[in-house]
Amino acid sequence: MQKILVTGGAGFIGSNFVHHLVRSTDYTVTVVDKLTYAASRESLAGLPEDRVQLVVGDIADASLMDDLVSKTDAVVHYAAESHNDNSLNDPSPFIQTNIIGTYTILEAVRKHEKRLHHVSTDEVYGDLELDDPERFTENTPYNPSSPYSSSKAASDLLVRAWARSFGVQVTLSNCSNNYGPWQHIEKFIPRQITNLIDGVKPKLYGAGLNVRDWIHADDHSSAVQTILENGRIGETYLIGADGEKNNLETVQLILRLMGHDENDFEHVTDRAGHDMRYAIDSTKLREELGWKPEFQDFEAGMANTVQWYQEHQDWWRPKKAEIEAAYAAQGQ
Ligand code: NAD
Ligand code: TDX
Repeated sequence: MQKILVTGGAGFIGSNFVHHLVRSTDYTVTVVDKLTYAASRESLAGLPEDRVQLVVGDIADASLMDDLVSKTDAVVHYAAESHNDNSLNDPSPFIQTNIIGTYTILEAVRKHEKRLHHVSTDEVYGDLELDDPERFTENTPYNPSSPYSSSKAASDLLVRAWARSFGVQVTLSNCSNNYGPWQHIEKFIPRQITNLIDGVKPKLYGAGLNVRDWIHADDHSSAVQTILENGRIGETYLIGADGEKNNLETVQLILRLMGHDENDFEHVTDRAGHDMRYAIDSTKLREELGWKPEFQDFEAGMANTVQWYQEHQDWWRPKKAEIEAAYAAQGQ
């Protein structure tokens, strides 16, 4: 394996993976990305031109994907519409990219007999009760709640069907909530950090008791590389770093780190159908493939992330007013 095609490689997690591959392997990487509102070319700046190439295009473009897949050894598929709140306002691009786009990639890897790693989310399993002693495992039944998570669940099921029916060489991973540099400011953590930089109070949906299982994006990347190189074909691996926190605790940590009173936030309208809790049991990945996360200290990882947004205002500031106006229109 020398040539890797990374779909969605100009997004938050895909670009982290491209940097990770360049640092830790001698592979060459082609990124295919439609450069939607969520992408940023800057996230790929400074990478060696002889090892990383960006092709601007749509994963649902069958002839483009046929061509790119024919020239690669393996595909790592990150491209998606990724934000739950957007999927509640307009599900259509989620159906198109997450389902039709994945189907288009599957047909190309089937034809050219190429290895595929499909990147997905723990949200396909629905949510857990706060006091449920169980966490999600690879055997948890699918039960997605939102247009986003159901479109990702549909994409996972297509991948599994293409593996079983056509023998396509696939692995899948379902990861918990990522944080770190380059995350779009529509998402929870960067929204609150950039609000505070702007002198605006953090906005907590509902009571803020919903739990997310946080993992640093660097750890997601090392896990995907491990599965790509050593995972058993046909298998699914859950990726998580034992990072359960409720949203109230997370907002209060950000407030403290940024020198504010930890009660200086406001409650806003809750998300429709808001999943209560996600929690990942990543025993299979750890025991079978020997992976472990580097970022064990959430407070230290968050302090780095806060500093990154303070130092990269040129990157996020042009997007901020429009994002906040859209939230305000929803009472959020
Ligand atoms: P993101 O929204 O930051 O980036 C998505 C990227 O995909 C963007 O660069 C966008 O331009 C590109 N893209 C969208 N539609 C495309 C299309 N039709 N053709 C080509 N490119 C297209 O998303 P992210 O947070 O980096 O998530 C990446 C992947 O990881 C997604 O598949 C998501 O479901 C999965 N995931 C995310 C998280 C998380 O916490 N963010 C957790 C688990 C899994
Ligand atoms: O302003 C906010 N206030 C708030 O309380 C925002 C934007 C969110 N929230 C809450 C909703 C969630 O409980 O914070 C939590 C995290 O919200 P998001 O950042 O929107 O993430 P989530 O919906 O949990 O989904 C994320 O993790 C799984 C990613 O966006 C998905 O792509 C991934 O699959």
